[in-house]
Amino acid sequence: MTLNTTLTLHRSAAVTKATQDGLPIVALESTIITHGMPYPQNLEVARQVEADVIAAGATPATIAVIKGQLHIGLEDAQLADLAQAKNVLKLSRADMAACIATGGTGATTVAATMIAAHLAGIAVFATGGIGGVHKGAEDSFDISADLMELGQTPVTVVAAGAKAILDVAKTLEVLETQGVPVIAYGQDAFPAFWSRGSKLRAPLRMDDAAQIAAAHKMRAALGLPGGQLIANPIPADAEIAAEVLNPIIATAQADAQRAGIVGKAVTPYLLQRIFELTNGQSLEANIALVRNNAALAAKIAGHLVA
Ligand code: PSU
Ligand code: MN
Repeated sequence: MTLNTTLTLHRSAAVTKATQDGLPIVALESTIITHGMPYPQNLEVARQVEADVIAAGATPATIAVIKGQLHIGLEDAQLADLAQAKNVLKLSRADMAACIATGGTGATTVAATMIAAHLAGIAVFATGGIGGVHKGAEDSFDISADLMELGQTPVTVVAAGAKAILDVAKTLEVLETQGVPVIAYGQDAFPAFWSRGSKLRAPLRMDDAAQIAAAHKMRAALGLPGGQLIANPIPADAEIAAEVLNPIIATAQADAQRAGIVGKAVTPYLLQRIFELTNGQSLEANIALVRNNAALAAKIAGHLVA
């Protein structure tokens, strides 16, 4: 078995060109492809989101580890392979080095994508929802490494808030403790992933991508290590009412408990169960919000290089 002890960043042709020319780049995660959505929709969405980034004026860099190589931007054949691959690891901060060193294949979560993006000089990243504090975390201690990553790696992450599979109030508390600016885009409320509004107010609000880019630069000027979380509400025509989803989420959670699901398997299990219980409807909303986040991230990236 070959072991990797040096790190090489493998940039796609498009990312190499954009990097050389100083053009805006948006990082995209791969766990949403391998563990967040079923095939073949996952591949369609991955391609669509890349096209959305391009349409909004930036170059997409989907990040993944393939056979021990850290890829910053995937060629289409690599994307297609990853979307259908079985037994792909789910990589967070804790697992990434071991996977690369031993020649494994893994998809990057928000935390791992932030680490890779920062290594590659990419400051903006678009996804669907971040990991957070799980309901019942006072017993399980299940708090996503995404939150601590936002506290230490200087990447601006655009998401549609946090899913109601999480304890959203506790998630906001941990982000505050970690010193992460949580900025709602264009509204006061912290968006609730499938719905635009929620009872929780976001700590900060900005109405313009240029403000978000300026705040990102000011954090660097202040010597602050972490990133920013931009909470971008789902488009109005795609939202699903919380009343519709809450009982489904409760069922998914009860099923997870009964099945004894723990650790990193929890989030993928809940996402898959909610997909089944809504007959795929949750996926339509998920697709709309990821595309919306990709477009906003591209605008922010444009202001960052300007
Ligand atoms: N939340 C979603 N969709 C996702 C994820 C979270 O709504 O696809 C994925 C992301 O990759 C995120 C990861 O970084 O799950 C969090 O996993 P955990 O809760 O195990 O940290
Ligand atoms: Mn967890």
